[in-house]
Amino acid sequence: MDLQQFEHQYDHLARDVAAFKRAISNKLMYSVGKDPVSARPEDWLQAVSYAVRDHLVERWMNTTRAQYEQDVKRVYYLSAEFLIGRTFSNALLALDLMPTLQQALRELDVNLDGLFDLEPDAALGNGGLGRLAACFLDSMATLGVPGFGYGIRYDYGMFRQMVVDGRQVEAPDYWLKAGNPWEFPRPEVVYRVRFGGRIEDSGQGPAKVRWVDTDDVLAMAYDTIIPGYGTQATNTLRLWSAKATEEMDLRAFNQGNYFGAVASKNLSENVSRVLYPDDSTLSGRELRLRQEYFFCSASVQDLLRRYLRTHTTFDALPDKVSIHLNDTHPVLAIPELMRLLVDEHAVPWAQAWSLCQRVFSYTNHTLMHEALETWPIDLFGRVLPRHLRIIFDINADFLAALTQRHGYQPELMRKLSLIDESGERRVRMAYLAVVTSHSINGVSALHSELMKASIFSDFAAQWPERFNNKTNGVTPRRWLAQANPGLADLIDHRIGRGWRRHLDELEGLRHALEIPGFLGAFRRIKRQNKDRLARLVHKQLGVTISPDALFDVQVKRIHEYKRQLLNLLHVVTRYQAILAQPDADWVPRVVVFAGKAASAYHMAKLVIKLVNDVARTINNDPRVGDRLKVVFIPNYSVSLAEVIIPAADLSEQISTAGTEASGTGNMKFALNGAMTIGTLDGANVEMREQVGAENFFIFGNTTEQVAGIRAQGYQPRAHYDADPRLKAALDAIRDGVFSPEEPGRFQQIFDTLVNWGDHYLLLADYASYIATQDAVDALYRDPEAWARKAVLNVAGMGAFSSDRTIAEYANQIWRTRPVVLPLPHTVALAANATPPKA
Ligand code: 26V
Repeated sequence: MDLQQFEHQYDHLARDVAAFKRAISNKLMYSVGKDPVSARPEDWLQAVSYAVRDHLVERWMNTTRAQYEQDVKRVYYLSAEFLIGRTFSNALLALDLMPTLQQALRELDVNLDGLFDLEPDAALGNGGLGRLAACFLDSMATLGVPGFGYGIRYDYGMFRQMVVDGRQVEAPDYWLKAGNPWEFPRPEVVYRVRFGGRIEDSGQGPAKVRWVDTDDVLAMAYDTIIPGYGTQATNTLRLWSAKATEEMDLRAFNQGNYFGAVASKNLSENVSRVLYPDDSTLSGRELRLRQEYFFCSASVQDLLRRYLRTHTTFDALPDKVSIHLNDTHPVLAIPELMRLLVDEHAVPWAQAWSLCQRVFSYTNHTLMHEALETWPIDLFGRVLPRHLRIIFDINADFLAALTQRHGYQPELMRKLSLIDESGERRVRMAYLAVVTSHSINGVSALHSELMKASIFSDFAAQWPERFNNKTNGVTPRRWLAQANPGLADLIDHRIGRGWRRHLDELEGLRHALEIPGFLGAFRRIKRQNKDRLARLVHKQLGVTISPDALFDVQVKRIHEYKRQLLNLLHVVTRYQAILAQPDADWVPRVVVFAGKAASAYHMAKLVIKLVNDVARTINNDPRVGDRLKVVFIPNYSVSLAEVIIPAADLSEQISTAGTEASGTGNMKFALNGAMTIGTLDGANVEMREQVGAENFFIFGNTTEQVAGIRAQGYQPRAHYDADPRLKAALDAIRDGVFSPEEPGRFQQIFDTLVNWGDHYLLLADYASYIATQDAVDALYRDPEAWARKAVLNVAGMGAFSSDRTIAEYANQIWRTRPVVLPLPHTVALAANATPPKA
C-alpha cells in the first residue's frame, strides 16, 4: 500500500461515521459484553474507548517499525511519576475524531458529554514533577522524538481528598476498578527484579562479585500509547507492575501452606501497590526504596534487551540510548546499569563507567533540603547489597580522581563524597546523579542558577560545562485546545490552528487586539468558563458565586513555601476592610483554593482547615454578600484543573522568591488568559519578560533580598507590631474569629509566623502583596484594559510550550533526531478544517 492509498483509507475511516458506529457497537458487544439496550454510560465509554484506541494502534505500529528500521537513538525518560489525567478526550483531539464521534454517538442515542466525566484520572503523580513528565510525553510524541516513558503502574494513585468538617480526609484511589481500556498488558514482557541477599566477594575487584540468595519479584509491563498531535508518530509509556515469582508460590504450596503462599504473594506484589503521596519530604521508607529499584531494574533490563536485538557489543550504546533521570527517584538505574554491564555482560568496569557517563542525564526539580533523597547505608545495604558496593566503588574512583586533580584535600572529599559521613551514614542520591551524568539541568533560569550556587556548588566548580537550564513548559494540546475549547476556537479564527504545534504563533494575537469585537469575544469566553466553574462550585459545595466577580485562584499542592497562608492573610484583611467600610466601592472577588496536603504534613492540613473556617465565616456573613466569597474545592486533580484554570482571572504564584523551582501552573493560567500576581520566583521571572512587566503583577522581596533579610536576622514580629492591618488579620486568626467553637485552633499558625521565625517570610512580603492586590482591583474596574492585558499574556506564552522544552532537551542533551514517518494526514486535515477568517 503506498502512502496515498494509506492516507485515503485512513481519511475515509476517520470520517466515516457509519463505520465508527459499527465499530462502537461491536466493541460494546464483543469486548465489553453488553447489549446496547442495557448498557450503562460506563459501558459505552469503554466501548468507545476501545474503538478510538484501534485508530491509535496502526500509528503505533508504524512508528515502532520506523524506529527499528531507522535504528534511531531512543530516549528513555525514567520517572517515578506520570500524572496523566484522562486519556479519552486527549486521544480524540490527537486523532481529530471529535466530530465523527459526536455524530456517531448521536445516531446511537448516547450522550457524549456525559461520558467524559466517567473516566477516572490516571493520577500516578503528586504534582509538578509528575505532570511535567506527562506534558513531556505528549511533546516527545508530537515532535517525533523516539521517547519511551518508564515508570510504575501503581494500583492506587494519588489519594482522593475529601473535606469533612473543613479537614482533609484521604481515601484510596483505586483507579483501575473498572479496567483501563488504554493499557495493553504484556504478560510476556517480564523481568526478574532481585532484592536482599548478600554478596560473595572473590576479592579480585568489582567484576568478581556475586549477588546471591536474593528475594525476587517479577516486573510485568503494561503499555500505553502516547499519540502525537498532528503526526502519525506515537510513543510508548511502559509502566511496571509487580507480580510474585512462580517459585515463591510453589515453595509455599509444596509446604502445604496455602494461606501463607497467598499472603507472601501479596506482600511481594506490594511494591507497585501505592504512590507515596509526600511531595517534597522524604519519608525514607524501605518500600519506597524498593519501588525505585523495582522500576529502574526492569527498565534498564528492558532497554538493554532492545539494544541487544540489533547490536552485539556495547560500543554504540551512547549513540543509541539516552537515559534521562526525572529527579533522583530513578537514580538507581545508574548502579543497575553498571551491575548488568559488569556482572552479567562481563564489560570491564572502566568501560562500563564511561558508557554510563555518556548515557545518563539528570534534571533537578527542587532545592528544598527535605526533598533531597538520601538513604541510610544500613537500610540500603540490606535491600540492595550489590548496588551499595557499586556505589562505594564509584565513590572511591571519583574521590581518587579528585585527589589527582587537587591533591589530598580531606575537606573537599568530605563535602563531595557520595556518602554523607556526618551522623548516620547515608547515600546521597543527587550526588550520584551529578557525578555520573553528562548533563545536569534545572527547570527555570533562576532555579538553574541557584542550583549551581547552592546544593551543587562544589560540583559546578569542578564541571561547569555539565550544568545547564531547560525552562519548563506545558502542552498546549491539553492545557488550551482541550481545556478551553472556547478560547481555542477564537484563536483559530484569528490566527489559524497552527499554534497547537507552534505555540509561538500566539504572538499573532497582538494584532487581534485591534480588531473590533475581538476583546468582547474574549471576555464572553472567559465569562462562559466562569459560569462553568460557578456551576461546579454550586454543585459540590452549595456555595453560590457570581461570575461577575474577579476569580482569584490558587491551586497547587499545599505547602508552606507556596504560601497559601499569605493569600489567606489578604483574604482576612479584605474581610475586615469590608466590615469597616461596607459602602466603599468594592470589586467583588471570589478567592478559590484547591490542593492536597501530604498526609503526614500537619501544618499543611491545618492550613486547609483554616481556609475552610475562613470560607465558612465569610460566606455566611450577611454583611459581606457578593463582595467576597472564599471556596476550597476538594480533590484537586488534572481534570479539575482543566475546569478551574480556564475560569481564572487572577493566578496566584506567590512562593517565597528562590523556593519554587519553576512552576507550571503559572504557565497554564497565563495561557488561558489569566493575569498573574506573583513573586520573582521560578519561571515567573521569564514569563514576565515574555509578556512585559506592565502586564504582570509582581510583588515582594527578590531572592537576593530574601537572603539579605535572613542574613541580617529576620524579625517577623517587627512587621506584626508595625502594620495594624497585618496585626488585625493575625490576631483574628489567633483569637478564634474563624473558629469560635475552638478559639485556640490556629494558635500554631500565629506562632509559626510571628514567634517562630516565619521561615518563608510571609510577613516581610505582606505589605507589598496587599498593595499589589489593590492594583489588581484598580485594573479590574476597567474590564477592557484588563482583557487587553490578559490577551497579551496569552500572546506571550509561546515560549512556554513543552514542545520548546523538549526540542531543547533533544538537541542539546539527548542528541536525538526525530523518526521519519509518512506525511501526517492530520496536518492536512487541520489545514482544511477551519479556514481562518480575515
Ligand atoms: C519528592 C519526593 C520525596 C520522596 C517521596 C516522594 C517525592 C515525590 C516528589 C518529590 C519531589 C517533588 C519535586 C517537585 O515536584 N518539584 C516541582 O517540579 C516542577 C516541575 O519541574 C516544578 O515546576 C515545581 O516548581 C517544583 O516544585
